[in-house]
Amino acid sequence: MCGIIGAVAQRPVADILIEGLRRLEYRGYDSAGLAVLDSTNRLQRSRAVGKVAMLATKLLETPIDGKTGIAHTRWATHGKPAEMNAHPHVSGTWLGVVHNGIIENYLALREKLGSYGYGFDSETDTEVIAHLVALHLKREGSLLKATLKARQEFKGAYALAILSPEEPNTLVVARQGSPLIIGLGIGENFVGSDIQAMLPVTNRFIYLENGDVAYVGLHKIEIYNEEGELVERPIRESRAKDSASELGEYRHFMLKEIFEQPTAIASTLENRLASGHFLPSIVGQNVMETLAKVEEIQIIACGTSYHAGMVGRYWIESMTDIPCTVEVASEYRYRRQPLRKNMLFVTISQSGETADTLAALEKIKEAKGCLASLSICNVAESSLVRESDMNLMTVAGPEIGVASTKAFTTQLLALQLLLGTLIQAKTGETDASRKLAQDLQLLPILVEQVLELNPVIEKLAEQFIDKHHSLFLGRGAQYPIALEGALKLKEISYIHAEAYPAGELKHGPLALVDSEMPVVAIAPTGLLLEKLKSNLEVVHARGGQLYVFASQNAQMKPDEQTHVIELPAVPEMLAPIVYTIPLQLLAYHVAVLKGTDVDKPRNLAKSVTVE
Ligand code: HGA
Repeated sequence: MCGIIGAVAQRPVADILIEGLRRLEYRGYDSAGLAVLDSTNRLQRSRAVGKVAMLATKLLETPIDGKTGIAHTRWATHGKPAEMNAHPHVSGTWLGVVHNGIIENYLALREKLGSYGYGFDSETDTEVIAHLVALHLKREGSLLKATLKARQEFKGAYALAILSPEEPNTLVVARQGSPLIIGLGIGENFVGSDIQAMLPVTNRFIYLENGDVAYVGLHKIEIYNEEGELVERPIRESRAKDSASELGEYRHFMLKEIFEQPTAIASTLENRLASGHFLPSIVGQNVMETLAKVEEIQIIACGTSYHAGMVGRYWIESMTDIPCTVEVASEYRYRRQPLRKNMLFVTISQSGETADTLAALEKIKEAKGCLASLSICNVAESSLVRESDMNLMTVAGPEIGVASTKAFTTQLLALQLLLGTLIQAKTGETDASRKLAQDLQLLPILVEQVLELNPVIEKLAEQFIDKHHSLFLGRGAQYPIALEGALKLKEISYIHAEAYPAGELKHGPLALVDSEMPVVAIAPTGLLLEKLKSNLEVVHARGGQLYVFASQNAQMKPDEQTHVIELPAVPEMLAPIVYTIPLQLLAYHVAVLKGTDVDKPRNLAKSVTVE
């Protein structure tokens, strides 16, 4: 997803920048680069294809350093991973820029700048920013003013950090859609895509807002909002710990990762939406042309990812006329299927190394049985990503707990991004796609609110520890969420948990219901709420103990058999993501109370690379 780090200091900054890049590497690692103003105030740049370590090695061989610098780790969207496309991009000796995001109107800008005599050395959208700001710098005489002018011409999503020999000891940064944070030092300041990158040098931060442009000097910071007015943004002191692979204040990685979901979701949303529409190019080249031809979708996955795929099917078929089927990879790979026309083959895997999923992809490619393949994956350099025609990356960060949590909710989000892009490719923007794009922006906050239920759920978990069996119920898109809730409980607490679509109860599982069998139900508002309530009445009448996660608007009445845990009202399309959170917490607390090895449950492994 690209990571940015920058520094203005009174000491050499190359090492600070390289360490920052290492910490940002989860965001992208097809190439990396750095630019500094050296002791003679000349712009020096070094770039390398591959991981940050390649850049670090190159700098050891040919050192450059200075007291003002910017650096970048790239995940290509425009132009192949190659040194010429690696950031920083420059406009002659005038300035250097690093960019996270997509400039949608870059072709028009390229043409315009070409007519002014600017040449292009890369295939990226980013290079137009360098030339456009340089053009304005020549006219305006100040980097800040030039950036304020130039940004009126960009369309799309961006976080930018710019430096120029014209203005030593200065960075100018801008944010629209992609994150950018200023780190405050004493007589030095920093900028970065996340705070982890800057934690070695500071713990005081200013979070820029969309539309902000900021001047960052040694002793001065000025922030201008979308309207160009000088504004104050609060300074926040962070108590965050230094590394993704450290537990910090958490007892288990699973709990840490559950609580990381607002951030993981916000990061996965980054650069994917702009003013109510879905940005397609993040998926790959020519994506709109391909998606416009799709007549069917086949989703293939395993375990938790399979549940995400099942929700995806409900969503896709509810908003498009495209038939969608979902199947577990271990079955699909050995089954004969008639080849279908114009089929999009979607694979979902956290690690991108899941053997069955890879084999299913290989099989369909060999048979030339699909229009295109698309992976939803959390690891950018994985086999699945390399083998697929298009990729929609989740930005959950490393997931260490074996029971998947943040990878699942970001997979669901990725499926919504795919759906929105598909609608745009098929019919152009619609009211429904615009609403979807707007609602998605609410997601990090909603998840944050639901996490506040943690103490309530911890208490509730006590009622499960002496149980041997449990039943999870949902309807519609909440049925796969019930499956996922049951999977979480069984994999880490070892309590047998089954999930059913609630309407299916009467066809068998009702026979199991008694006071010893907790029945967990998911009850957001929506078309099927009244149907679900009737299903729960049937359980109640047979002495079942009900644990209902319900919308505050669902009017569920608690009684001695019915425990109601209220969640905030959420748009229907977001409910599966939001209702996943309490089920994760329930499984976690039951497992902790039972004393199991939460992060490494027996018999299981994180990345299933064997058949
Ligand atoms: N469009 C730029 C930056 C890519 C990015 O932000 N990826 O997440 C490029 O392709 O270099």
